[in-house]
This record gives sequence, C-alpha cells and structure tokens, in this order.
Amino acid sequence: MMEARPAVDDAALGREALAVLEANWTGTGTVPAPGLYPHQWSWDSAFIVIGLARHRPDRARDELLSLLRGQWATGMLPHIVFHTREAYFPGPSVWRSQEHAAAPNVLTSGLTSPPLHALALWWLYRHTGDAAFVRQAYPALVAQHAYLASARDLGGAGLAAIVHPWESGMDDSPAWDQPLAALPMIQYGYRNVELEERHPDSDHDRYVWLAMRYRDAGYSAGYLRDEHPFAIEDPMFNGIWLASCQAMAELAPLARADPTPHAEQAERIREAMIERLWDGCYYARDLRTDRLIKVCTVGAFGPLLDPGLPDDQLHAAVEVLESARFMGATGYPVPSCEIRAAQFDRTRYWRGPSWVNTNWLLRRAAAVHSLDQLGHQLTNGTLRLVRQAGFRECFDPFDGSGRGCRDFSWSAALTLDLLA
Ligand code: 2M8
Repeated sequence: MMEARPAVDDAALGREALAVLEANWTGTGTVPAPGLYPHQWSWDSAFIVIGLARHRPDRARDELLSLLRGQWATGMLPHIVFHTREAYFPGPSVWRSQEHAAAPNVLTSGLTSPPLHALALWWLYRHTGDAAFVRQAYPALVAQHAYLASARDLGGAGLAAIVHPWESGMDDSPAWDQPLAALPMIQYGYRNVELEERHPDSDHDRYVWLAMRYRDAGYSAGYLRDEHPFAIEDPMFNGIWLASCQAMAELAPLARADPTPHAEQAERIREAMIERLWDGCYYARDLRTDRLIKVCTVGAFGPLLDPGLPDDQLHAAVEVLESARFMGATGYPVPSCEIRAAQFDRTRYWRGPSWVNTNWLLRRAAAVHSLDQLGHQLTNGTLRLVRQAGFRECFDPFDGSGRGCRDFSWSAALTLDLLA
C-alpha cells in the first residue's frame, strides 16, 4: 500500500534529490543505491549525468570520466565498474577482467549496457556549453560506438545485439523468458536473498552461467557470433544507440570531427529496426531462432527516441503506449510490461512496475516529436510517484507504492531534470 509521506514542494523535492546523490557519491562515482548496488553501473551513471547537468556540472563530468576509466581497449564500456573488490555478486572474482589483455586497470564486468552515454554528453553540453569537455570525452564514445557496430552486429544488419539479459538493463523482462528457457537447466544455488523478489534462482543461475561462458571464451567477439546461446536485437538498446548516434553527429563538430558517419549509423539503425523489429509494435528479435519475441514491454518504445521515425511507426507505437495495454489502464506511467500479457506482474521489477528512467526516456521521446500532452502526463505522473513514495527503485503502476531499493540514484537524478 501507499506509504504516507509529508507533502513536499518542488524546491524541497529538489533538495532531497541532491542529498540522495551526495550520499551515494563515493568520491569516485555514484552508486545506484546504498547497500545492494555498491559499485558504478553504466547506464545509471549516464542518467545521473543527465540529472546533474544543470545543478552540478562538475560532478556530472566526474561521473562520466570515472565510468570511462572502465572502458576496454576494444571500446566496450562495461556495465559495472567496481570500486571495491567484492560486496556484490557476481563481483570481480567472477568477471576476472584483470586477466584480459584489453581490460583497463580498474576492475570491471565483461558485459556492456544500453549506450546512453553520448546522449548524456550531449545533454551536459546543452546545459553547460562546455565544448572542452566534449572534446575530452568524445573519442571514448566513438570507440564505444565502433565496438557496437563491429563486435555486436551479430545479425549482420546494422543493429547491436545484447548477449545477456543484464545488457538490456531490464534483466527479468518477460522478453527474455523464452531465450532463457532454451538454455540448459543450471543449478548453482547462488542464492541472493535480496534478489528474491526479482527473479527465481533458476533464472539468476542462468544469468551467471551465461556470463561465465562468455568469460571462459575470453570475451571473444568470434565466440559471440558463432556460439553464444543468447543473442538478441532489442528495440530499447538500439533505440538508445540511435539517439546516441544522433547526439554524436551534433557533437562531432565541437570535437573537430566529421558528423557524417554518426548520422549514417543512425539511419542504418532506423532502417534495420523497421525491417527486423517492427510488426505493428517493436519487438525484440531472438537471433538464435531468428524470430520476434512477441511480448510487448516498455522496451518496445525505445525507437520513439528517434526524431526521424516515420509517421506510421510513430503513430502506431504511441497508440499502443497510450492504450489500455500500457498507460491507459494504470494510474501511473509506464508499466514495464503490457498489462494484458500473461507475464505481467505489478510487483516484480522489470515485469510490470514503473521506472523513473524509462518514463524519462519516453518523456524525451515525446519532446522530440512535440507530443506535449504525452510529455506532461509522463512528467506529472513520474513526479507524483516520487513525491508520494520517495526515490524508490521502481513503483507499482496501479497504486504508485514504492518497490525495491530506497534512495535510488537515477530516480533522484531524473527528478531533478523533471523539476526543471
Ligand atoms: C539492475 O541490474 C542489476 C544487474 O546489472 C541487478 O539486477 O542486480 C537493473 O535494474 C539495471 O538496469 C541497473 O543498471 C542495475 C543497477 O541499478 O540494477
């Protein structure tokens, strides 16, 4: 049920958000939340950069640079940069990044995450005009995008494939149920009590098994292409990548570079998503079965971030978003899975609850398409969630009650942006 919280005005909410981010700053980076997530997570950091852009640009710059210290020589930007040796499972002793020639000195995971960083850099530039910082960060992001375009184009059509549910940022999304079920039954018994409300142990064991297979193959791109059993073209991951390519095209002149390759990359992604992921709604494509995974999740709306999305796709996708399958049926925006799906669960993590980060991404999409009413709904609904329940990790989309961690960094950071 909804927790009672004293009413807070905008100024007080902003101060609370900044205080959460200050408390979650370790001196080198911002942890997603105290306790459960004691390291730096990649797309969390990008959202934090976005939220801090207006208020603490110095901290936003440090956050991004700190994350970039974890980049591999291949260009891969890892999904976790570790600040302490263990304290989270799977930690450095599982990933063993230090044994890999391409890995940096700092300990990291071996997987990547949604490439939101160029959009975050663009956002920071937009609010600070700091071209020198763009020049400093730009080469790392060129390398990140080149890695995705080469090592991750496993389908050969111009999209980047994720090779693990963790890479989607939405680990237990119903979209991964089928591909996970096709893996062998694993029983490690790595029980993590805090994760109990999220995914069954059997799924968590499969996550670990998949990560270790990739590790044992030397994090090799050839292995991913030819053998790895989990390879998926996800519309949210690629929609974010496309938006980041467009951001790179705008930033390129500041870095005295040519914008054309970034703009061309964005077009390739747009065309490939329509060709391969569109069927009345965007779906993820399982490259191992070469079939669409026909469950509609909040990930379906990633391509809306593209200002060049053709009208047909734009209108059809917005209709689904506003319908009783998503926002039209819940009191709060936006459930992480369509509510009519058998897998929908309002209490479980990425299987139903609403998240501030995906709401923010959709609000950004509404802004690029001048969908003002949708934008207001997303802004007001999200602010209502945090005002009522605090900076929780996620929220029940029907009654707005908070779920998961408290003092969650991206909920606080993006609230700052929503308040502006
Ligand atoms: C969640 O993912 C981690 C694994 O990376 C976990 O479940 O332990 C996701 O919500 C992901 O999107 C997020 O980046 C991470 C840290 O907030 O937590």
